[in-house]
Amino acid sequence: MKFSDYIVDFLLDRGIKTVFSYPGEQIIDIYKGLEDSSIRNILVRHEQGAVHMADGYARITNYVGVCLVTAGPGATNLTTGIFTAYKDSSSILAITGRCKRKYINKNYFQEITIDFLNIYRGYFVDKPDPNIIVRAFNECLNSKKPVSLNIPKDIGSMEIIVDNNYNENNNLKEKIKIIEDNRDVKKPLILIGQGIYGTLKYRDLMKINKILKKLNIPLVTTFPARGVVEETHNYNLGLVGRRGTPTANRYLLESNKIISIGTSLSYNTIPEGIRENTLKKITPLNVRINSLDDIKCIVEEIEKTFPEVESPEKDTFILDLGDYSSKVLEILKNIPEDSIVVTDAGNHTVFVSLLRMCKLPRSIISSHGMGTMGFGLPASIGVKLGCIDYNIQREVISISGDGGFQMNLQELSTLEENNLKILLIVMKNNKLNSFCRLKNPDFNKIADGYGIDNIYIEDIDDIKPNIRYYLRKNKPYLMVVECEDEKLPEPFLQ
Ligand SMILES: Cc1ncc(C[n+]2csc(CCOP(=O)(O)OP(=O)(O)O)c2C)c(N)n1
Ligand SMILES: [Mg+2]
Repeated sequence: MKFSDYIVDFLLDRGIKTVFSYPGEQIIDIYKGLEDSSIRNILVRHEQGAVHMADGYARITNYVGVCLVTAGPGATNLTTGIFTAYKDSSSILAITGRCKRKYINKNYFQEITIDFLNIYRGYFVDKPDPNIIVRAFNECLNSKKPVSLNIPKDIGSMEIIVDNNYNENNNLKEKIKIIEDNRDVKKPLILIGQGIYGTLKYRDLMKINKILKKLNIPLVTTFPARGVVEETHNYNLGLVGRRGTPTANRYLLESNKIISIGTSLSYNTIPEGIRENTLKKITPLNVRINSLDDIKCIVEEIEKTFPEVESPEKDTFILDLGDYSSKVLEILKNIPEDSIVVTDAGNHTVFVSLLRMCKLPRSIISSHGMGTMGFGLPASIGVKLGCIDYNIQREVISISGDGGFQMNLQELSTLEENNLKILLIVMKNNKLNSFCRLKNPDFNKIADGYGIDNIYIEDIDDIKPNIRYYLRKNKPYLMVVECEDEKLPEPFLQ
């Protein structure tokens, strides 16, 4: 069997249903193999689109997103997306082509080293060895990080070799560290990050809330873990950190013992001003979660060693709404409660975060760690395809600024070609955040050009009927929402 065929068969075997790709000479064998397989091969319009789509796909399915591109410019176009996925711990398997081995380092056409993609891990596939593929895939899935596979053209057409020396370690279960006795702790707090999702299947993500709700101890979450337990639950104080809720942050400051599960303790979560003192109070549980039983085990352990606490009083928080944020709120009020909102980077990201109540995991998908403009549109396409493949019945709503929307605009073509039902909303304030003014094109004409149904909205009252219209149809819809520039509120913690 040809090695390129083996790779396609392997992906199929591991349950990969969709790959995001762009062809080129150095990757054409695998590309053709994909086209001939039952995997859905999404032809993007720019490789950055492919990697953000794979990222969105990985985040919603909690599995692996695969992208496949050619050598040289194909690979360099992945860079921002790979770093975006790395910063937010998203499993992307990035397969890139390379010229034949005899031309490597010889200034051949499109020949460059691909090391820049190996931010977490990368493999140069120098022999047709299936073990490399297996190892890369498993590392990608288990580490929740992007892994790069760079494959020279001549390797793809070779017959596979079987190297029996390699043993995959399937024993993923790690012992959950026993927490010391904390029964005297007066103000315990549980801090939950998206690491709690581990390698669970999407349907199991939906069951974590029931397990965590057994704990009568206040909990707070990082941004990507929002909705792991519904934010209306008494003990869930919501997002903590820079943009966190007043109650979550009050508890973070006042608690004398914090157990963190699956967080990277970034500066967004534990900001500079409180970092030193807060980190001292945190006991991180560094466990790899592979099943709901692992979470049950942690919860039982916490229950045993901590006192129960009365359900906390939550402070109400009222945002002073201007034109921009009122329109964001009107959108959020009118989309179905379980929608997946995918944002770009800018003021709208903060307004969405402040104004949305998250009742389910992955209620907001954003580029948290990297703040990548241009993420939103392609990521929402990946999220939608993930929903289709995994039978996730939730609407996908992409909210972008007028700046970020233009950064991967070409993917409107991918969206239209695949007739994906996504509601695209562009908040048109003719500004890039508070940095500068922005002269915009006619977004509606652009949508017309791509064959996407669209509307221009000035009046807030037109938001609701247009969302209704979209919900009744089975196709993409673009709403360009004119809004006035509005300053962001100051972060709660710096
Ligand atoms: C790729 C990239 N370039 C630059 C930035 C810096 N940046 C952060 S937000 C922003 C402006 C975003 O403007 P827009 O997309 O219109 O969103 P708005 O703030 O108006 O909601 C810029 C330039 C970034 N985050 N990502
Ligand atoms: Mg703007």
